[in-house]
Amino acid sequence: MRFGKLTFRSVDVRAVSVPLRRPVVSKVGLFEEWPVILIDLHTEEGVTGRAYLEPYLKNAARYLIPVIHDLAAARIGKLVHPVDDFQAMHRSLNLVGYEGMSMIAVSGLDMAAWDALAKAADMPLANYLGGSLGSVRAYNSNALWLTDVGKLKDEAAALVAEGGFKGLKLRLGRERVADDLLAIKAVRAGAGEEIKLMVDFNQGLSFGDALHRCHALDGEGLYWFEEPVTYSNLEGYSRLRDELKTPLQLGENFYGPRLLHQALAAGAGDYVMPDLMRIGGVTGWMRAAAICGAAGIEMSSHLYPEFSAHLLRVTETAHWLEWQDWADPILKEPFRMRDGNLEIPDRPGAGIEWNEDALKRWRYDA
Ligand code: SMN
Ligand code: MG
Repeated sequence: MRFGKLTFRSVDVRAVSVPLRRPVVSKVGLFEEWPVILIDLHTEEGVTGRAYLEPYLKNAARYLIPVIHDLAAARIGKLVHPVDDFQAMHRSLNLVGYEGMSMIAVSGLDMAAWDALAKAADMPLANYLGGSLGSVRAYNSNALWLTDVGKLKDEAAALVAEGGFKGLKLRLGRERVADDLLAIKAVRAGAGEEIKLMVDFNQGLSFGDALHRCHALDGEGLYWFEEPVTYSNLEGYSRLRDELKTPLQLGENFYGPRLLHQALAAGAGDYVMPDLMRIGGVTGWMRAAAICGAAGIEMSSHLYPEFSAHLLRVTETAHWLEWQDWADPILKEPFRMRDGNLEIPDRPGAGIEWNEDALKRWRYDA
């Protein structure tokens, strides 16, 4: 399908809640199902851009969906130009604030708009952005929650086998440091000593506890320490970074490229891993990638493996893709992993279409 321009006609926004094969047990909550908000951006030319958002909380749909509709209403009848649209949507939020649900809604519309444009050009998104298709190095983040340490060895082995992974993410921050150490041991026993082991505290520690805990684990050869303390404590991150040998990772909670810039200026992390729904979609990611490239900071993704894979192909300091297959049940053709890499399929746009039968099963009214 080739069109020189697209005109915004309407959006459909639907909420589904997908059962998780392995429930999320983390410091940010216990989730047995995973809410996903689907956006279909329809154009007058007949091209539909698609994106999804994962707002963690089922009830978030109640306030997220109306924001998406409000922002979309201002675009109806206009040409789809995601960079201009991003600015216009962002500006329209300056009285209510740029962060939180506001930015999440902007991000979803932005991703759907880029998907539509790439489809109109009949190109995969990575190609449309000027990059090549290919594989993207990924770690498996599907499990290793704060669950029974006795089960972690087998789970780690199973996670490696899901796609020849060379990296896994383990969640830490158990009551006793000895149990975190046992968890690390168990994962290495199951996945092999060569495994790159990223660990995530999910903001669960106070600054003092983080000092103790991270020092105690600093000699374990871990690949990164992720979010030991609350994401907004940039000074705390910068102090921890000075103290520790293990690289410090944060960024899934940056709302927009400006906050990423502020975090880097504060020396808050060695690595960053923006989340597409918070960084501002494709437009926000490209801006964040330029900042990271100039600063020489390696950039990984958080959730959204499909869009993220395309974007990591055009990211100067691309690091690791976080692989999570939680949206797979609602996708017509889920992406595949091979030898620890995600292979981007040669399909127009981001390459996601809905499995409408599955949507019927898990749809809910917000
Ligand atoms: C995470 C993601 C989704 C749910 C819980 C925790 C985590 C990550 O922070 O980085 O994957
Ligand atoms: Mg995390």
